[in-house]
Amino acid sequence: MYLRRYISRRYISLVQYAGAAFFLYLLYTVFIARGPTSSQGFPEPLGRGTVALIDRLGAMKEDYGRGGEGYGSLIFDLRREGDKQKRAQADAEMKPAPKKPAMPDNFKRFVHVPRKSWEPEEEMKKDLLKSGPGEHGAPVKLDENDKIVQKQSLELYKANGYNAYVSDLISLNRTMKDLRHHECKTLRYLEKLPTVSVIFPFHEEHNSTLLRSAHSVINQSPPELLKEIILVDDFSEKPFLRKPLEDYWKSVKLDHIVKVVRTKKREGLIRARQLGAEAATGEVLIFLDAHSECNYNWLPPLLEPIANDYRTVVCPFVDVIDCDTYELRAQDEGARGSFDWTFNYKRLPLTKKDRENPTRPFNSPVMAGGYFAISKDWFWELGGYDEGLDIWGGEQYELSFKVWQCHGRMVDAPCSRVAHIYRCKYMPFKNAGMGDFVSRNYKRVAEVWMDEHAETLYKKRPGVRQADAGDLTRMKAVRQKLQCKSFDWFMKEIAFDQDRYYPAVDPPASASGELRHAASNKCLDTQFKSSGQRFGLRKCVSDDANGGGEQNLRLTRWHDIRPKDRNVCFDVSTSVDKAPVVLFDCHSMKGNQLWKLRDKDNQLFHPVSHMCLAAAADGSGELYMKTCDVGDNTQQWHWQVIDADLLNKRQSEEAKEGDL
Ligand SMILES: [Mn+2]
Repeated sequence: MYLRRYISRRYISLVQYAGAAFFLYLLYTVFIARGPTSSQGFPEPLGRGTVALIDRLGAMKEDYGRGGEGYGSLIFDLRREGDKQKRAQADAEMKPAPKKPAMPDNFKRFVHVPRKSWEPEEEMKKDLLKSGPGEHGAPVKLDENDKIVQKQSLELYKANGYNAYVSDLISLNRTMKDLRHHECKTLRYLEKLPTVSVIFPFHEEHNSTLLRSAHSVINQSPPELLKEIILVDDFSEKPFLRKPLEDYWKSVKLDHIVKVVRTKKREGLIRARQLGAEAATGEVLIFLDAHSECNYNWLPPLLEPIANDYRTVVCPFVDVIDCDTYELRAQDEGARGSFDWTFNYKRLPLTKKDRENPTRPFNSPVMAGGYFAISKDWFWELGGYDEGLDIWGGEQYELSFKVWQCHGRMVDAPCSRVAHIYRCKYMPFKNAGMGDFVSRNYKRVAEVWMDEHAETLYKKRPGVRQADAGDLTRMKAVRQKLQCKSFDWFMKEIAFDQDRYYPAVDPPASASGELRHAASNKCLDTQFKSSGQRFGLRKCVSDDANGGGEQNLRLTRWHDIRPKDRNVCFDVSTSVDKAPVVLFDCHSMKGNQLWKLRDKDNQLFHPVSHMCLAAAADGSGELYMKTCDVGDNTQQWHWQVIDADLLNKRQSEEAKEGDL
């Protein structure tokens, strides 16, 4: 009985499937097969042409009304199926790419174009006159004594990971604080630039924050460059994000610019972006998070390097919108992106040349994540994202490696600035119960792009070696077709200094083992604490074999101090007396984490604060900083092991380091 029912239902859906497939075929012949030929003499980008298909299917679904959720998911699967077929066809036709592929026809119009200033001077003048909460990027502070406000804001905080209550108080068109280097304003860019589709994937985003993200793009972009904004809803349930979202854009008469695309099940960030890319019609795709605000004149510096070479990927500088107050502030002066061998995203210092040209785009080995511009042609030549990547994790490596290895380039553009809310305090979204998808993603990236270097990653992250990567045929074919370079080339030419900061094999320590406090005869113990926490002293493990703790420390090649096998470093961020010492993620770039062992005086000197490491005479409490005094035994320390030659060599070379 059950079996028969099952079969008959399956049979019905097969009939539906066949009917829909035939209909799709008709659509294909009418809308795509004789569609515009955009890139003559150029291999047809993978997966393109599905755009019209989605539009038609979307319209079709609307015709069927709201009742057909099941039907909707069938349609969605078919779209994927069509995608796959198209890809299989493209893969079969793969021929080796020419060594230097021709420029796409639409990019030829940017050759020998004169330059002009794109500064929006009038708008900036008008903006100066505006006032209100959060205007000009000012912080909004809530009344701490108002219990009702505090309660409501806490609820919204927990639901979003940022203070959405504050977001609701700020204008959707708020003015920005210009955070650019002052010379950016004097720069001139090509007077013709490619058109843009801005893609915002989102899942349960807070409404005013989402709307402000899109409004800021509209406000800060020259209308002739902005083709559209695509909001990709990754299966949100908040009521506002359903039909009211589309109604809103109609009501403000911006629905010709802002489009909403929806997934039929939770797809995760990566496939949501891909879906947005498939729907895009602009010449350049720009991906942003849906909690962003663009700053003045952000587009020309982002687009010009692409107009000059369509295989260049450009990342804006990402500033910070405070998660508490929505204050706008700069993150830093820029750095190159990279990774360590457990695949944490890391940063490398700018080269000397980059520092001398603070407005000029500079090469970056790895993008930070969700913020970049790429020509649509190049994105699809690269096969888009690897769709085998689940939810999030590894996609920034995948795209970065293949851009570089397949003869492209990636730069950060200091004059293009977009601010981002880093979620804090509360992490609202749980993992989707998909097991260790991050390891699977990493393995896919490693197997396709990293050659023998994959082994280094597997050694440091055994879980990745054990993961089942699945079918890699499509991405391997892309690498083959574009005749991409080796990962070894990438490491030597692009991430050339990575090994110095994040080496595959840790270099020996200058000093190691227990660090004994002279005054109390106790040992420094980091007690497996995490980033941001303070720590103190305990009885030395070597004096009490039964005692526990984390007392095996290392003074490393980067002149920082970390517990053995962990990447948290002693960090001091103020120079007041009794300044706290905390553990903080190691950055290997000195600054707050630079220590000098004055081995004659047994002091640990911190050059940035110009103070010495100390603890209470009886060893109680937490570590702190103190004005250096060679006679004071509360700031004297004895390492269990010191490699004196190595220490002296490194400390005498220290000043010269970092000047690449
Ligand atoms: Mn984000």
